[in-house]
Amino acid sequence: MERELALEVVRVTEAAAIAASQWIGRGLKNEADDAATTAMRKMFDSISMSGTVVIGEGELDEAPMLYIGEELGTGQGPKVDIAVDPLEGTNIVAKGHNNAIAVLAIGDEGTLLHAPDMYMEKLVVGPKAAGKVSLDDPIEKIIDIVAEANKKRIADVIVSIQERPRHDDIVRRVREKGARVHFFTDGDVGSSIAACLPKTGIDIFTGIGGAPEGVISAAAIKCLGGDMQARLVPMNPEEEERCIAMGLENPRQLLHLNDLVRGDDAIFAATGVTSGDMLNGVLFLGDDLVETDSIVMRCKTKTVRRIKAEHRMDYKPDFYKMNTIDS
Ligand code: VTB
Repeated sequence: MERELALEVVRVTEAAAIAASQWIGRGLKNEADDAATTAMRKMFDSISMSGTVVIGEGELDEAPMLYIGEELGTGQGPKVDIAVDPLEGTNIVAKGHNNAIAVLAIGDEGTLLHAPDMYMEKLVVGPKAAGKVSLDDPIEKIIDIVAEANKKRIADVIVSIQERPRHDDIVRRVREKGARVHFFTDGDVGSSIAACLPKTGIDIFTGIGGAPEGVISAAAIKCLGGDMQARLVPMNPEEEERCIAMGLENPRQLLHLNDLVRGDDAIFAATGVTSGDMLNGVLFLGDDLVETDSIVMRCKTKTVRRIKAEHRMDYKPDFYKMNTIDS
């Protein structure tokens, strides 16, 4: 994959973030998602690549744009798998909360797990604890190992968990062990990556979230030298079948980072919509000026770029702007 792609794709997440940001706090999650999806889809057209969506907005009959199997790019250039979440955290944007991002991952053809839209159990730790823990270990043991690796007292270990009743038991165990819980409401891509970034204070990410989101985060976690293990959680025979159809003999097999994103030719890009652990949100500065905060990483070289951009909205095409509500 050409390295130029890494910089090209930031335009795509920037466009999606700017489009979505105009829906922050309006209580309309579908409109926010549509705006991000349209902007992301349009920006992809200008990129020299021959991409296929492997994780997208749904199957062909469910999504008009960025559906699984859709071909993107000019058709010239590298053949790549594309995983997108134009607006990771639609509820967050509707409510004006923190942690929403526009995000994508790109890998050489055949390298990203084609995870169906179902639940996945996940464990993420940062570079110092990479290779030392397993999703099959009890959480108490994981906390001990990570505390030692990160040179922290157990009392200072922070475990990030999505606030859902399905996590009540693990939350209780983390607290009984003496460690701390950091709850987030939505958006486990950003929250899981935070466990691999210095200075977020988060040592461990765990819990059950979306499988497509898991694959997208895995690309970033790989670039950052962190570790991730996962297990699909099929809830009915139909979901079991989908796992098997995707090539997993045992739908509940333990998936390592390399099963989620094979090899090291992957790129991850995200732009903040609302502020979170990893990125600031889109800022409207007045005078038609908008600032975005993005991160882009390449697995091959482990380069992590942070890109702040100032955009003049009067120079942007219509798909960046919200036309339906009068300003
Ligand atoms: C998960 C998580 C996402 O939605 O899919 C979650 O991976 C859905 O969880 O990041 P519930 O079914 O409990 O609502 C997100 O938080 C946002 O899309």
